[in-house]
Amino acid sequence: MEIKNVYEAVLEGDAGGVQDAVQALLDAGAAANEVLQQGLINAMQEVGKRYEEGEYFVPEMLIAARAMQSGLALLKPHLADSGVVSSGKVAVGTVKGDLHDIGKNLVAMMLEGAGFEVVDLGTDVGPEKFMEVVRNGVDVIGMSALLTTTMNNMQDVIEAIDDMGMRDKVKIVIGGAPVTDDFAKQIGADGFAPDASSAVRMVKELMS
Ligand code: B1M
Repeated sequence: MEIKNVYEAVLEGDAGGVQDAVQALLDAGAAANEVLQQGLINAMQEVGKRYEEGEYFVPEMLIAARAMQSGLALLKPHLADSGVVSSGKVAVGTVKGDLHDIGKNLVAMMLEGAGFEVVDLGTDVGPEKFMEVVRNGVDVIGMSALLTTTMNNMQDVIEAIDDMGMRDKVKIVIGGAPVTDDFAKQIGADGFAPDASSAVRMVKELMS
C-alpha cells in the first residue's frame, strides 16, 4: 500500500478505501504526518482544483470530504504530540455562514494532542457563541474560515469581544485557506496560522 492509494481513494470519495489504505500504511509504520499531508490534504487540494475547473460539483466535494474525515479519524491518535504537557483552554469554531470543518477539526485534534483542553463550537458560529465562551473563561479562541465571503465575519467576533470589554482576557488565532497574516493584523487578531501544526505552535507561543 502506498500513500497514493489514500490520495486516489479520497478523490473517488471511497471512505472504505481511504480507511483500508490509511490503516495498512500505519500498520506498516508510515509516518502519520506524511499520510495526512501527502495523502489526505493534497487530495482535498486536488478536489478544490477539480471543482474550480467544473469537473467536480458540490456532491463530489462532499463525498470526498467524508472520505477524508474517515481517514483523519484513524490518524487522530497518531498525530498526538505525546509527552507534551500544557495547560490552557482553547475554543475553536468555523465562523458564521461557513460550514467547512475539516481544517478546524484538524486544528482541534492537534491542539488536543498537544495537551490543550479544546471546546469545539462547531461550524456556522456567530459572535454570541464566541462571547459566551469568553465570558465562561477560555484562554484562546481559534477561528476558521474557508470562504472569502465569511472570513470578514471574524472581525465581527473580535469587535464583539472588544465591546464586552474582554479583549485583553483572551488571545485570538485565526486560519483557513483565504486567511493571511496581513488580514489577521488588519482585523486585530493576535495571530495567524497557515496549518494545524503552526496553529499549535502559535497557541503555545501566545500562552507562554
Ligand atoms: Co467548499 N469551497 N464550498 N465545500 N471547499 C472551497 C473552500 C473552495 C476554495 C473551492 C474552490 O472553489 N476551489 C470555494 C471557496 C471560494 C472562495 O471563497 N473564494 C468553496 C465553495 C465556493 C463552496 C460553496 C459556496 C459551494 C456551493 O455550495 N456552491 C459551499 C459553501 C458552503 C458553506 O460553507 N456555507 C461549499 C461547500 C463545501 C462542502 C460542504 C461540499 C465541503 C465541506 C465539507 C466539510 O468541511 N465538512 C467543501 C470542501 C470539501 C471544499 C474544499 C474542496 C476542501 C476544503 C478542505 O477541507 N480542505 C475547498 C477547496 C480547497 O480548500 N482547496 C473548498 C482540507 C483542509 C485540511 O484544509 O480547511 O484549508 P483547510 O485547513 C487547513 C488550513 O487552512 C489551516 O489548517 C488546516 C490544516 O492544514 N486552518 C487553520 C484551517 N482553519 C484554521 C484555523 C486556525 C489555524 C489554521 O486557527 C484557529
